[in-house]
Amino acid sequence: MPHQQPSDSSRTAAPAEGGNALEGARVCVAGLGVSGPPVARALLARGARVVVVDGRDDDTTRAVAAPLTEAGAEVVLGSTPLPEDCDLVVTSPGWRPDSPLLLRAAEAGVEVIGDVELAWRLRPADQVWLAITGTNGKTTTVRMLESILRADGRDALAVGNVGTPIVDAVLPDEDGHVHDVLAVELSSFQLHWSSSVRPHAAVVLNVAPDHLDWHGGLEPYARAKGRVFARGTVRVVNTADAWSARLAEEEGDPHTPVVGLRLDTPRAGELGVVEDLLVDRAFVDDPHGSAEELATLGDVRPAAPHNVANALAAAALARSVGVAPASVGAGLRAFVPEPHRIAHVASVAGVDYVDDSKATNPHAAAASLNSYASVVWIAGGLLKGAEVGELVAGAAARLRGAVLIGADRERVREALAEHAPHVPVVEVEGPEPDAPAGHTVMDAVVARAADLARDGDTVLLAPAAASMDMFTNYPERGRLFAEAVLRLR
Ligand code: UMA
Repeated sequence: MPHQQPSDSSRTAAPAEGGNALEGARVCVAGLGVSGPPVARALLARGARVVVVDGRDDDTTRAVAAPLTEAGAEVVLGSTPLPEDCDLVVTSPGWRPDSPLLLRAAEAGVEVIGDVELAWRLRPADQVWLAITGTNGKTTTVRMLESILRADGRDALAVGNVGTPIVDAVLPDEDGHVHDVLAVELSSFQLHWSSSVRPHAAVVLNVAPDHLDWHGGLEPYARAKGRVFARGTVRVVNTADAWSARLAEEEGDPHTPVVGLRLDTPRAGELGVVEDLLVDRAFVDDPHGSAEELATLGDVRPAAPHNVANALAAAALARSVGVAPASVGAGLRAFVPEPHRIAHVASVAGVDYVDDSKATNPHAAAASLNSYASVVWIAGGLLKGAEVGELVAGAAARLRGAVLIGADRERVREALAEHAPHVPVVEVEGPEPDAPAGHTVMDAVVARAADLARDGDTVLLAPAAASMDMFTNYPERGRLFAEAVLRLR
């Protein structure tokens, strides 16, 4: 397969379709978290009449709303009615489709889109989007891709669910500059609210149960992810993941190439691994007769199997826009892994302590547990409707013990009793009653884990669950764990 480049004939400085229709339109912006304010600003700049609504009415939300009011937006805090006479709703990703405002919009026939769809309509027509979705590995892959593109001298930025609102990346900054290429992380929520987004190339890394309560089941969750394979989008698939290949086949454009990723020798049309090399047999002139070396396994940190798959995905997307083979290795070497992803915190008394607080669902926790031979597992929190039986059964032989926390810990305890009855289990509800000042619940958790661990074991925080029942977010959960480990030391 030859390089898949965006055609030069599409390069133009004009904005893409849809931007002009906003002039004078009355648009409701649902949510004033991370994505709402840039959406409101962009709409105001296009001459829309903007109403922002948020169910919260606290100091933080009022502070976020104040400059928008000054810029001409109407602001409704503390309740979320559908404003009268709306032409369009732009919702923040976390709003469930069955939230009253969105249900009312649907009843009234008002179009609902997300921030990503709005960004697509406002982008410069020659801006290239490379999109990444999947249950796990999205943020790492999008950051790897950004690093590879930059190593190749491209003007690239990682945006979307990774935390940088995408609307900000499609409009000119203060100096009138807009990035040429976006490495876009898309959540299932964002894809659910996108209807016309068409990335140049896209990958579904994997699909496993997560956010089932939001989507109402695995099938609609997976199908939302499949929307990333739009008309004209080069389809990059993880051959080890059944959903990835299926979505490319069933949701994608049959006229675009499918590029497979595998952890062993690639076939023609695929990227894969040969001995210690990452190899491309897709974006080369003669996929049947030749291959390009892209990087070594040593360039991928950590070189755990799931992370090599992430690196191959980033490489495929970069190669789809003609990035040079050597830039892949250079970009991976320059990439700095994010915190709280299988991060080694310390070794104490012959035991390794590892923070994978980012493992917020069973699939991510399984990848983590598979990386260690003998584990004291710290698990629990909000399971978001996911089952843990399969995870526990798969890990049973590696478990030295388990320390359970959080709202849904009973479900983890039941799974352990059924599938790993030999494993000692301790539950921690809160900090020790006589804990010294500054100690948190994680000091109690780490102390119990240390009691269970033996020389050579790994104490692994990979909760398989979201954190918000006990912590502000997963970074805080990981930070408190690391602090407790360092106090133990
Ligand atoms: N709100 C209401 N009513 C509702 C729901 C929310 O009023 O029914 C208000 C909240 O009070 C809050 C705002 O809406 O002020 C929050 O909106 P939001 O939850 O959609 O989140 P944002 O702050 O806009 O952040 C979103 C993504 N969050 C979610 O999808 C839940 C961020 O992903 C993303 O980085 C950001 O947009 C920029 O694109 C975070 C995330 O957890 C990291 N993503 C999930 C994941 O990765 O698993 C999908």
